[in-house]
Amino acid sequence: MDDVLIIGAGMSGLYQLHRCRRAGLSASVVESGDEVGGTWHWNRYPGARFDSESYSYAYSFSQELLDEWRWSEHFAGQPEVLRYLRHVADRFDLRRDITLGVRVTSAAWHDGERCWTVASDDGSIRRARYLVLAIGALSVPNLPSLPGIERFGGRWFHTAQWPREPVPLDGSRVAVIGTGATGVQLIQEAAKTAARLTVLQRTANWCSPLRNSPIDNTMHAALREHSAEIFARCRNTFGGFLHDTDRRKATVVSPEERTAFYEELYARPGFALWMGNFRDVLVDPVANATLSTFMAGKIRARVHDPAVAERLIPHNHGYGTRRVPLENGYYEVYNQPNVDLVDLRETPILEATPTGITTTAGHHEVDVIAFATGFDAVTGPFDRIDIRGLDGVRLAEQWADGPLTYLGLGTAGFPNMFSIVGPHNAAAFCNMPRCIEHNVEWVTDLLALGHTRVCATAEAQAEWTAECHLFAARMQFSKTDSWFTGRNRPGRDEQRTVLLYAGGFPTYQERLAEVAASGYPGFELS
Ligand code: NA7
Repeated sequence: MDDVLIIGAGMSGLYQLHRCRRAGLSASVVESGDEVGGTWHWNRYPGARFDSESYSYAYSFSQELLDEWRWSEHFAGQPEVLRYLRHVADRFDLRRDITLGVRVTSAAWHDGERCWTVASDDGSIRRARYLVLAIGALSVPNLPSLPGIERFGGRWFHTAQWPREPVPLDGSRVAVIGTGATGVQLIQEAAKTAARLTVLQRTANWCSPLRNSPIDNTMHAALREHSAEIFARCRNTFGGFLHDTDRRKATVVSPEERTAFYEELYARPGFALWMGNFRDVLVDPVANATLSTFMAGKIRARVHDPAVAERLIPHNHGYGTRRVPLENGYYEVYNQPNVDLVDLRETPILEATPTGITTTAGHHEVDVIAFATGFDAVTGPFDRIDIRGLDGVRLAEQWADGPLTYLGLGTAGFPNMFSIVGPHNAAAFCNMPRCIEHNVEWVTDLLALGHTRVCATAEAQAEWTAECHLFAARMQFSKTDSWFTGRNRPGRDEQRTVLLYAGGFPTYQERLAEVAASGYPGFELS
């Protein structure tokens, strides 16, 4: 029996395995994909790329890895990211403890023996003292039911299940359903060569310019030299990104100063406008409205047809209150003669036909349908495994009214089980690898103490969950429907849920450091 069984061989699982080995714990990984890489293995759709600066997203734990890897662009594309993660798996000899192509279906805790039994879809049973869920936050695709799809004669895919062999889009008639971060990336790419691109938009999103560029030799040398500073900066920013909140308030500075700052941020790459803005724009609706008005002006200036521009301007939420897609010429796509924008709120989809998609306004002939329709986010990956804790209680039942966690890492009634990217921990709202490294290290330090049973108390869980609700209530995103609040798919639309820890990465690190330094209060250790 291994000390630790890790589910998932993405960014979290790979590092968790490495860290366990370094701590002297025996560990193995079970991964459903036929390759390591998690998110970057599955999301192969054209245009998939980083929204974080490549050098802020990379692992920071190994100087040798930092020294030998070279990113080609400030925001690397999916093939390069996947190459990187494969390289990590090889470089640290991780593959010998990873089983690929096997999906875990259930996990049950045995209190007498103090171990987990984990069953998989190949019939295998594994046992381990500790269970680490490295299953990601965005790993269960949300595929809406589209009547008639079985009769559709073309090809159709969810973006997170895009085939390995390239799907030729050039000269094809392509429909993209969904305009989140994924849809925006795909639409830009498809528009380049598709004979006709039909974008089916239900909700417009506020998009910021990505401003990607290649990394030349001089830049590469500078980035290498400053890598420690880059990671130190990320540890000290709200979202673990390079971009830090400005101390000023949008509602206090003069309108001229405000607009000048918005222009400055708009000209910067990445999440500058979202994560580096005035400190009140994501919490105060009045401040937020100034930014939304600024961004609406940018959209109107870039889209030639005023009616199309109005459809692309979000009217039901403010800038940054949902995940901001990053774009590179996205709005100009709608000036192209081969691109149509269909507003599904005006003209909903009725059905798929053998040759395309019918909306209430008419029929669109298409060869390929791409569902960029997002994920059953954050709790979906937990729900799809039948996880049973003390007395056979199911995790899905315990979380039926929203997740309950302690520190976003443990759950009362589920001893020796930890999640790396789960509800109520900073990682789901973070430059993922920064929070992942932190969480993996924290969890491994706890496991390495050698306790046979580690379980969050119900009291500590109630307090932490309440704190997460308080943090979320301060943020405008909690008043908006999106995957941040679990309101992005049918069946979850009865109420908004607090899925994210919104206290910021620095506060999260402080809290966890305090807990570790004081002997892990809130956990029963034996
Ligand atoms: P998102 O951000 O959840 O976006 C999904 C999009 O799909 C969004 O525009 C949805 O519209 C749309 N959608 C979902 N279901 C439907 C149906 N039934 N009909 C029409 N349109 C639909 O997922 P992404 O993959 O883009 O991004 C997820 C994360 O991946 C992103 O935040 C990054 O962290 C990387 P809606 O807004 O719900 O009206």
